[in-house]
Amino acid sequence: RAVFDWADPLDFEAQLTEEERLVRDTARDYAQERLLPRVASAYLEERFDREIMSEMGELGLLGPTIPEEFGGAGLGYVSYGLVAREVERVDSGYRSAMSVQSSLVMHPIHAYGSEAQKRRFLPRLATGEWVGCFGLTEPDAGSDPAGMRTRAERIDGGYRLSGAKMWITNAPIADVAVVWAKLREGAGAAEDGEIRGFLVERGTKGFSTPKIEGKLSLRASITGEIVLDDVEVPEDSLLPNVSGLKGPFGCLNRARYGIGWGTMGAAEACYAAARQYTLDRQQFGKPLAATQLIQKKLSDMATEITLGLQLALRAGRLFDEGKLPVETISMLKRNNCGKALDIARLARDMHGGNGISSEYPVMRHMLNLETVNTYEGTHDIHALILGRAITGHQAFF
Ligand code: TGC
Ligand code: FAD
Repeated sequence: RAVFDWADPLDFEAQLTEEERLVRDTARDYAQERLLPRVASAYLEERFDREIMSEMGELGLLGPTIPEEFGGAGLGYVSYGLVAREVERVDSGYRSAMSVQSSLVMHPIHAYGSEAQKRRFLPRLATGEWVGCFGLTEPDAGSDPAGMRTRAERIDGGYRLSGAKMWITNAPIADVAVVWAKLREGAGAAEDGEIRGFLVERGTKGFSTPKIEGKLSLRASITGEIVLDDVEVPEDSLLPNVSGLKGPFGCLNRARYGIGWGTMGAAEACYAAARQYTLDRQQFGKPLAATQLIQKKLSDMATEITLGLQLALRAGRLFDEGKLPVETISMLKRNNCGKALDIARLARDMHGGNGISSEYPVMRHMLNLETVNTYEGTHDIHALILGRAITGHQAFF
């Protein structure tokens, strides 16, 4: 009879192409050899090592789906997902840095930018020479980005941006920010209040990105504000080819998809750690793994990870075929974040007192996943997106 593999019960591996396995192995080797040794101290010191972006760029892990002519790797979405899974197996914060650069900065420049914008920014972002960030959320507009207050007023030769963005990954080290703002064209103008994207470069007068200190989650990722104090940008900083919320949402689709994969990497790390710990740890004269309660927990973890990976893979195949509904991305993001968080909490518990130590990865993953469950659309917001698609009734307000 077929042999059961505790780490791959449905032979996920056999469903990948040769190219996808190669990409996965490159990402796994890098993550295990270069990221894993750094992460415990980075987390304790609330530190993001800037050179990680250059290292990832060197290996082609930034903007992997962007065509090669702009410095990307020209890969499919399954490959992108596999990279996210390997990086987040180490830490959600490192995957965050990678997915913001790839999906939230390189994608909008590629999808909505002018030829000149693509030539200027994409190759530098692909190598990690430049870091980008994505400013949508504001202090008073999180789940409801349509309520943003940031304004872009047309001035002679360009725009004047004013407002503030909050909770922005990579902002303090970013060389360029993709900023979403509402046009102020004057009363009665057709475009007044329309949401548009702008590329704001570091060094522009009035642009600052203070770091947010004291996070108890995602501490190996750097987060900040974007303050726009009457920032004047030229006409060609506008992303010309999109307007309205579908601009930022088109980016979020890709990042949410990547999170669906990444969270399974974090869950797999927790599952593997809990399995090994409970095999090694003896109480009442036998391994913890020989008890019924522990086996039930490991069975639940294995089942949810197996299902979550199949969901991610099927979504990736549909994405590559151009047939992935955005609501299915919400299902993937919501399910896999929620399940990964449950698994990390169980794994933390199964490690007993050791589970709270930074010598074990489980509490770090658990704390990270609290953020991942919230950003890119909270768990409940994705339920409402799905609920609207299922019933035809929107229940946001
Ligand atoms: P709604 O009326 O539904 O839509 C407005 C316009 O947008 C279009 N649209 C989409 N287009 C592409 N993809 C999607 N997923 C889209 N969803 C909607 C829609 O067709 C419409 O277009 P048009 O042409 O008709 O105007 O908008 P709403 O205001 O009712 O939206 C409600 C809701 C809840 C769905 C939405 O606001 C939402 O998703 N809220 C969550 C906000 C969010 O996810 N923020 C993320 C910030 S970025 C971040 O967290 C990065 S973390 C990065 C990291 O470190 O990894
Ligand atoms: P709120 O919208 O105030 O939600 C609070 C609670 O109310 C949640 O539980 C939510 O589900 C619930 N809720 C909201 N509306 C409803 C409703 N209609 N019905 C029922 N319940 C509802 N943003 C960016 O733009 N760029 C970034 O790079 C970025 N990085 C981030 C990094 C970190 C570490 C964090 C923590 C956040 C980041 N974000 C970023 C912001 C993130 O996307 C928002 O925090 C998220 O969208 C939620 O918005 P909020 O925090 O304002 O919560």
